[in-house]
Amino acid sequence: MPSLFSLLLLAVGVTARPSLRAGRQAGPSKFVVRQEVSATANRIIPVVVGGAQDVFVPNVVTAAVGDIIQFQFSNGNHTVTQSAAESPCQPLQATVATAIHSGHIPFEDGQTTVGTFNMPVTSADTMFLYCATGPHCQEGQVMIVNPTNDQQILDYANLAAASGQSADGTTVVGGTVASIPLEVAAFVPAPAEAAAPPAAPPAAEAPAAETPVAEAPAAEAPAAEVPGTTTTTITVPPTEATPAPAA
Ligand SMILES: *[C@@H]1O[C@H](CO)[C@@H](O)[C@H](O)[C@H]1NC(C)=O
Ligand SMILES: [Cu+2]
Repeated sequence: MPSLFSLLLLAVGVTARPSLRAGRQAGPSKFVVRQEVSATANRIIPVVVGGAQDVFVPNVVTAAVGDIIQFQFSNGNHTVTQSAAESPCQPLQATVATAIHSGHIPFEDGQTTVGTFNMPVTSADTMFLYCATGPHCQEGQVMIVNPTNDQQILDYANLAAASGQSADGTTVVGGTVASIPLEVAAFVPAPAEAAAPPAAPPAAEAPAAETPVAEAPAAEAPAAEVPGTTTTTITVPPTEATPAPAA
């Protein structure tokens, strides 16, 4: 929760401070202040999808028309899919062709890029979004853009939790699928071992027996990185990992 709100505060603070200063220093500079406000209207608003937990962070976003919400897909295999307010976990695009769907965008251990879905905000209307993967929606992977009150996200999440199976979107609509370097992403990947989702591990790929994973971190001993503790202090592997023994 703190990180959610600090993200929001950061975004607000960055735009608000210049206006306040301008207002205090130059008395009759209303025009300048307004200019600054409108100049900051087109923001890129990052939202992290998945990771150590199957959630959206933040899960409430206030965006203006012209902003772009950049969904950054962390660990797992998630979607951003629009639903109607009263039908969580069901794709609105089944009845409204323009409704949002990102498709499934995975992030696996060792990736150096992050898949994104860049969604231009074209309306100030409230939007209800969920992840269509497995039970993620029922488990709380839902979010709202431009809620009309604070209760709305709670109501939506509770409806989602009580809903049946999710349905997937069918067509990528309402944004652009792209990628960014991991270095500039708004998240730090979950630690490799803890990241494995209990539900769907890609069992075929992991050559668990021969991987010399244990030695490398032990030698350098980055004391700050303790997998299994609460915070996300884990960093990316400094050099490219082992050349994947194909056995
Ligand atoms: C992600 O999920 C979709 C839908 O279930 C599936 O088709 C796709 O293969 C998955 N991708 C990965 C890398 O697991
Ligand atoms: Cu998900």
